[in-house]
Amino acid sequence: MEKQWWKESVIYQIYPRSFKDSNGDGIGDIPGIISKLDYLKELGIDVVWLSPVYQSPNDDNGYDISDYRNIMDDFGTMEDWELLLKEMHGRGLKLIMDLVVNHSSDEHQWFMESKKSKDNPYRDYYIWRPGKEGKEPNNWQSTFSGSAWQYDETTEEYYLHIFSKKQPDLNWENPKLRQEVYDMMKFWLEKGIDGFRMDVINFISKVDGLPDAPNPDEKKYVSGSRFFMNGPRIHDYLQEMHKEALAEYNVMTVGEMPGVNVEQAKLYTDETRDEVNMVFQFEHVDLDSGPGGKWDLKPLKLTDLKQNFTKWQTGLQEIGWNSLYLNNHDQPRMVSRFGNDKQYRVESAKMLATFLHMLKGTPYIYQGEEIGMTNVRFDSIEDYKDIETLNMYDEKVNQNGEDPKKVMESIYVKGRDNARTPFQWDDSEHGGFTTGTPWIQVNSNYPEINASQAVLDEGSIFHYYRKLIKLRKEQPIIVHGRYDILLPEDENIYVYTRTLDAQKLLVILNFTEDEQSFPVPPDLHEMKSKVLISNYEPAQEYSSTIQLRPYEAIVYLLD
Ligand code: TEU
Ligand code: CA
Repeated sequence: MEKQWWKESVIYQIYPRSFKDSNGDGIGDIPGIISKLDYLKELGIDVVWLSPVYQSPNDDNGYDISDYRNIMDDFGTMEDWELLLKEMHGRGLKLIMDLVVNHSSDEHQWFMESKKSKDNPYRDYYIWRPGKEGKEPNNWQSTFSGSAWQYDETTEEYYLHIFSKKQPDLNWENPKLRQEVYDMMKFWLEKGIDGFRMDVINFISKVDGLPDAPNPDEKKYVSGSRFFMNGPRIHDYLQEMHKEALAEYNVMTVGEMPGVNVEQAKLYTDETRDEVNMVFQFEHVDLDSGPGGKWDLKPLKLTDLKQNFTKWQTGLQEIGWNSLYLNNHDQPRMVSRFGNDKQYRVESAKMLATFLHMLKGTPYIYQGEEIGMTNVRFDSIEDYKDIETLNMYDEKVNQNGEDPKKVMESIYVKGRDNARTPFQWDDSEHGGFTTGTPWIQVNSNYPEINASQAVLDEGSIFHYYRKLIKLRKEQPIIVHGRYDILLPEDENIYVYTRTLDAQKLLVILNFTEDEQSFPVPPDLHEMKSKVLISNYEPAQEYSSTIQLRPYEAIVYLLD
């Protein structure tokens, strides 16, 4: 079989708006990214996933695309983008682009035509329905609050938008629309890109008739997700997309799929089915969500996390492949969420990195993770920019009269802007991100937490990531070894092995700020051992009982 480079790779996600500003307008841009490629090369990653850089009115920071074949003015020009690709390939880095085709912007040419009249040739590029008894066609709620339907006066019908009203859903039932998407994909593939990350791609097939969702509590709007997540024709569409657009190219694909379970993921990533190479699943980032609606909080139990990862690791052991992530541009910062961003920031960030990079699958690093960037607490809702955060605040506080303090608390823990504050390059004003005024404030901890400090400090999180990434290149067991969990019931430590032929990796992780101990099973203790990596120096000797310091992580290679 052809070598699957995406299994051996480490992928780095860039959120361009917040990465590096080159011209002082306060917005990160493509020349800014080019100026930091040597930094990425030093880190050692193989692939960059670039969040959307296409023309967009930025209702949802580029996830609302008005022209799929041009670059957003804020970010630069097509020439800048071509240079980015060339500079990346010149350094041996691959580039995967975001593909956002569940919806477009309402300012896309297709939508402008579509809304003109019921018989416009573009009408069926989107999902239009007449109202029902003077109300919306069904009771579905938008992910970003309110109804998922918007009334349009010109033709007196509603269009569907699962996200904001400036993100109308594309109608995948229409073969002409599908062909347009495949042509657009080939436009980028012909330029030489190395793959796509596909935004909410398991939402594209909706159940016929778009029925009302069950609504026992008689709420105004409820989630309609059961009628569009992993919908009836999703596998047909993905297979068709592969055949029509992807098959000729040596590229990788990762489908972002909220609500996907292991059995479905197996179908999506089974190599013989030609759909996608891996999916982003959401189960492990829902374990700390309470029952009370958006960003309701619940403490995370380590046993839940272990059980969940073990289910995915074993579920996709033989068929399919896992993506591995703990944060991205929609999720809080990993060290604030799963670690301890105060007293043990460095130790816990390294521990979590060890955890993820030693699992089976392709690891994703979100910009700033490699220097241990943390969540942010802005005093006022006015300082927040994310549409999901702002709409949620408006709905809960202004419409439902909830306590603003409580809502702010949930934003501090779960809000998407935690991940979107500018990258902290150095300790100069605005963290060296811009010479102007940043579009969103920089986290005030930039004097201590920044890349130039991290690069100089051999003991930094940054250098620990370099080592983890390098190990992946040296040890096939990290890519291919079988996963097995030890001590599944333990609430404090996470221990697992990876096995390839006669070799084993023993990964021991203390998820607490207390000391813990791990009694090594006799059959493992008998084996010859070598420390591969550890976040404390000097590393623990291999012994029959291993004493673990706060957030200690240690990986032994046994044979
Ligand atoms: O995210 C899809 C998604 O599921 C999000 O709604 C996410 O779960 C939520 O925001 C968490 O609070 C993708 C993109 O990654 C996101 O940035 C976009 O806003 C969204 O699709 C619409 O394109
Ligand atoms: Ca700029």
